[in-house]
Amino acid sequence: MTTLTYKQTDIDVFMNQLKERHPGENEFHQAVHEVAESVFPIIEQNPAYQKANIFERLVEPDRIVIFRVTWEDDQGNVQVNRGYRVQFNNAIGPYKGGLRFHPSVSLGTFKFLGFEQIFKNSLTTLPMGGAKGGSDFDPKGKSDAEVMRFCQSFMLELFRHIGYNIDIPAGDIGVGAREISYLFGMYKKIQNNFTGTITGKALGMGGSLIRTEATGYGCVYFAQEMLNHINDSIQGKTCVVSGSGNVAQYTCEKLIELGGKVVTFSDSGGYIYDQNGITKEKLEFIKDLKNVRRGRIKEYAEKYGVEFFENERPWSQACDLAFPCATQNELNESDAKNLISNGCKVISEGANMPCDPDAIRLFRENKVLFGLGKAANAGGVAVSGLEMSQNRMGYSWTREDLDNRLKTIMKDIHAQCLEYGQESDFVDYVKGANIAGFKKVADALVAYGVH
Ligand code: NDP
Ligand code: 2IT
Repeated sequence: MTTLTYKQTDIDVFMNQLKERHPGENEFHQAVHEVAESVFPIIEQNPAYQKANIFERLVEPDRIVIFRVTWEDDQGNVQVNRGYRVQFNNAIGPYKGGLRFHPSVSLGTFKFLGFEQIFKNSLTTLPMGGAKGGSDFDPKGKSDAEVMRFCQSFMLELFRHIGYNIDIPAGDIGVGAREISYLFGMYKKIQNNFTGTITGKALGMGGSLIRTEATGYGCVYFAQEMLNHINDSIQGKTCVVSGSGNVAQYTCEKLIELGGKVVTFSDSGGYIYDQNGITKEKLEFIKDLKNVRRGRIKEYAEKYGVEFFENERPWSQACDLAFPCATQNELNESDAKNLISNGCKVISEGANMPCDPDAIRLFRENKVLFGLGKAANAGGVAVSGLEMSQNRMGYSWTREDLDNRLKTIMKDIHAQCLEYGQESDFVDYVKGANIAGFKKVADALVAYGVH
């Protein structure tokens, strides 16, 4: 690779090289570009980082495992899917990150998610490296027995690559309590050893209180921190939420508790708009609809007589605060324009990279407080880290204790963003989070020497 001087202008040279080495992986390019823009000026000032070729090393995963997953469907047909685990970087702790089961995924998806996870995990203040994995398996429309057979087959290969102090997977899109139980059950059986090698486990099998709620609650705690910093609060604010899975549900739950009014929920079929606000009772209906009956959000509109916008996203609705909690690149430049012109003041990303680069540029130009995913949604993996600690101790903390620890971690992440992102009249959370997350990992890599 060409030796860089780490001037801002070198980002284009660097990105061209990256695109040649990782062709077609647009989401990965997007994630790297955002971090590069934040950290190149830091590297430019730090000869030790330059000598160690830190950024070139960071964008190359430590290890990638790709494997076949064969399973039998309910009709007796043999099905083949592909499994992935990208072990990106373990400079500051064992590899840690979720598993995603969704038909749209490719290696580039897991490289983007694994790369983001390095900096997110670093921000949590806990010792965890970055990884991500999953499969193009689609749990939608499958029976429990099919999901079980798939998960067992997936683990029959993945088990050789993970471990208590090596790599600790968890959930993500399409991987919730049901899938984690099947995966952990098979891992435990193969190893004949009850260790906390997966997090997000059910309480009765070594799981942690607050883990289910942690990503959504944390995302709201982060928004609360951003608002506190400008002497404002969530009370009375109208909130637009996308998604209707784990993160969206607990984002909504915490918003209601703190006096916010949530008016939208969505899934891949469209969104519902409830101008009276989603109440606790209505949220219970959504939890049952999505987690137990595995239905579509459209049913909410039918049940409560509100409008359903087919194949649309909720960003044209007026709000004070927006919480994208579905998937990557679900909010683009024109959505950002709508949000800004309707008076939206704060974005807190529950999902990973939901806002595209043009949307982020507009938010920053217009001084909208923009809490990027690696800071705002770090509460989930943070409580996974606390689950690992409890498993190691063989002891469980109380709900109140864990919720307080989560709040403290989100406050700490916010403080790190301020340390590196405070401008004269504005906090640049993108810059702050990327630099803070990067420095800890880069310093460890420099100290290890070259290998
Ligand atoms: P779930 O599987 O529980 O829910 C996903 C939600 O997003 C569903 O409503 C789903 O709709 C929607 N969705 C998924 N893919 C698409 C798509 N391509 N287009 C439109 N809608 C889509 O996942 P989570 O709630 O766990 O994850 C949501 C986001 O949060 C992801 O970006 C994930 O990486 C991130 N995240 C999750 C954490 C966790 O602890 N679970 C931690 C940190 C981040 P449908 O049912 O129609 O597919
Ligand atoms: O994106 C994420 O941070 C997660 N899906 C959670 C990962 C974890 O290990 O809990």
